[in-house]
Amino acid sequence: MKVECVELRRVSLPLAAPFRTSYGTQHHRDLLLVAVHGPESQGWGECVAMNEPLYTAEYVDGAHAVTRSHLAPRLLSGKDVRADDVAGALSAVKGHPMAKAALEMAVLDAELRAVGQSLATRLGAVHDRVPSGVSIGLPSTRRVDELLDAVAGSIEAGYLRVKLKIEPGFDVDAVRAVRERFGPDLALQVDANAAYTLDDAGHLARLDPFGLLLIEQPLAEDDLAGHAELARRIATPVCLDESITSATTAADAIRRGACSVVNIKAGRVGGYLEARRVHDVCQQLGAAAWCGGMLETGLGRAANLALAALPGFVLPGDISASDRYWRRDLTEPFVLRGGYIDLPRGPGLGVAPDPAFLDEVTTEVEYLQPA
Ligand code: NPQ
Ligand code: MG
Repeated sequence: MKVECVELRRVSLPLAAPFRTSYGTQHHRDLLLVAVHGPESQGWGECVAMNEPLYTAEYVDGAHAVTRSHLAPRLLSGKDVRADDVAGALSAVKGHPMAKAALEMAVLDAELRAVGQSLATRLGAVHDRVPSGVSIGLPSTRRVDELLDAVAGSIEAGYLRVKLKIEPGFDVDAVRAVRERFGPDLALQVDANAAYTLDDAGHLARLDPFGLLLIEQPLAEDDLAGHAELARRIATPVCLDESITSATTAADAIRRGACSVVNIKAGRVGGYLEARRVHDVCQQLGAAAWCGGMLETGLGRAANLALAALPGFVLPGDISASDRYWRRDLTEPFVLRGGYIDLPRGPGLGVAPDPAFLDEVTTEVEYLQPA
């Protein structure tokens, strides 16, 4: 497509309930959306960067600035752009995978709408629905009874898998309490968001008796050697999130024994096309994959569903129903049906924002055109 205009839109969307991790507490999601406008169609992309550079180095103001000054101009050169070419067109700019992913997502959506194909079909999906899991933030009080209430609510809502955020001081006792209350059959895993060091290996081994599906990102992002050593010392399978920045790093991490499971997030690896290559590497090397989440609106959620319907996604992901996060989603809400979420069927993402509601929650909008 010829990109005639790139629209950058900042949106502040209220969360249904505060979301707390070792990175702090979110009450609103301050988002960057990008739209690409071409002669035949337009497409939407969602940037998953958080407010602050605490998960990885990216943050939403930085993503906005690099998109405005360095990324969007490379797509507005007047030449025809295909989704397959976006990563290459942006590759001279180092880093900023979440900003790049949003632009590629928008071009994919526009291109697929023009030809009437769904993103799921384009990526190679083999399912028409995806099993749904939930990520439960740290309880504000760090009290286990508050956690147990949240887990009970998630099970009642029908989620098929529960992930608990853990940190030093809130880990083994919390997991034990959840197992004692909900039993051994609950599909349960934990996410440490890099809060431990290899010195904690003995402590983390105390999670072994609880039959967790996995422990996600226990150590620092750049510490593959540490994760490989930890994986030898604990029985719980090690899953990497923050460490996996491309199909190449995924292959390296799996081959080195740093993980046997991979959390795939398109934003973290620079786009849905690279995310599919991470999936392919996992399949080839025998690692289990699942689809992570970054508090996406219905736009990112739709794209994640398409990705998670690929055959190598063998564990339920962090793709929850819209009402887990939003009082009102930007799109038609995604709902749970027997623990699963149906893929949208239409072309491209298969969903679009409600224009009036989008304007209501927009805080800033700018339109970039060829120089
Ligand atoms: C993870 N996500 O898997 C992330 C981390 C995370 C669903 O657990 C605002 C935006 C707040 C993105 C908090 C889940 C966030 C965020 C945590 C992502 O590690
Ligand atoms: Mg994680």
